[in-house]
Amino acid sequence: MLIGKPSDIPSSEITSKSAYREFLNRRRFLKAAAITGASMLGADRLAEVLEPRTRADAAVTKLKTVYSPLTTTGEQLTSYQDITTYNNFYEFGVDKDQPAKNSGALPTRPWSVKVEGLVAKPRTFDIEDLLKLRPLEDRTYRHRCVEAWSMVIPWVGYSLSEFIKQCQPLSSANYVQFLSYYNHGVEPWATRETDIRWPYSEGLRMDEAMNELALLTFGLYGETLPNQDGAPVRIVLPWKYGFKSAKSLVTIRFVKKMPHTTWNDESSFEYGFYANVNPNVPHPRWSQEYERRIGLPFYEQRRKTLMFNGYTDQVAYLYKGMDLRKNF
Ligand SMILES: Nc1nc2c(c(=O)[nH]1)N[C@H]1C(S)=C(S)[C@@H](COP(=O)(O)O)O[C@H]1N2
Ligand SMILES: [Mo]
Repeated sequence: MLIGKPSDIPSSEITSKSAYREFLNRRRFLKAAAITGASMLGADRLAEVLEPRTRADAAVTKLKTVYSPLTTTGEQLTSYQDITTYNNFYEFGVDKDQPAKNSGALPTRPWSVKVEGLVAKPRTFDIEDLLKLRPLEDRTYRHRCVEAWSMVIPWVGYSLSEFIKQCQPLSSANYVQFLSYYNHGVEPWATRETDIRWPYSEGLRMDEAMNELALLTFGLYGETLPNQDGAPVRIVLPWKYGFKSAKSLVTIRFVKKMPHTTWNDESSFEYGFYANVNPNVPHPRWSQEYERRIGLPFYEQRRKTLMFNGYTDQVAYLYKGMDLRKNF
């Protein structure tokens, strides 16, 4: 059986944030495949078996980096192998191993990031210029997915605030929106396996975006990002659930009102705009009290999830006076 089906999802672990939707989508796909016959049945997956694809991370190159004092210390780094083969990147498929297999055609050069909306002067940054804007820092952060798994990842980048200063946002800009690359030709899985409204959209309140932890990210383990991790540039927000950290950015838009965000659009009672890591607010379908650290021996994986993913000292001021249970 080449096509995954809902029963492939082990009930013992949560590996999908919208298992029900996946179920519906896959059933719809299976029906369509049955109607048109076996020749259509998972043609891309068949090709995958017959001819090995280009490794999606084949194009990575070394980056010149400096140490960052904002590095989280004392925890074992997740292996490069796990960070680059256990991914969420729904444009390239909903299963964890699909982004590594399917993202080889993401055209990461040439690449530019468009800055628009409420700024002194809209402009476009070439990726080569973005890479040179500030010294690239090695910054290791914990990464906590809303699906209750976690990693420790040595990212490479500089504070998003440094970039935002260059953009000269107007005082009327209350929020910043991040849009990911989307091209049906390159990412047919996006519409085949989900009913998400593409492109992937995320956002932050301006003061959150200016927090020093928010990282404009170009690499990991001292090298450029492999495609499956959001090449050539993404954001990383370690105090928030992973879905806030949009990958492969093409547009950064300064806006007055709270922008729409992909997972909030999909299921607003499960995924909020703020999405701060909070062990006290359960997801409607599972607890957020514990997480599973990927790559550790089975009996050492389970650990308590920390408020703001352990970054309370740096970010708690942003949410003073807010009801953290309501503003999930
Ligand atoms: N464009 C885009 N960005 C995305 C996603 C996605 O599906 N598409 N998934 C998010 C989720 S749910 C997580 S947990 C992280 C995963 O990042 P990683 O695969 O590099 O660990 O990316 C986030 N950014
Ligand atoms: Mo996630």
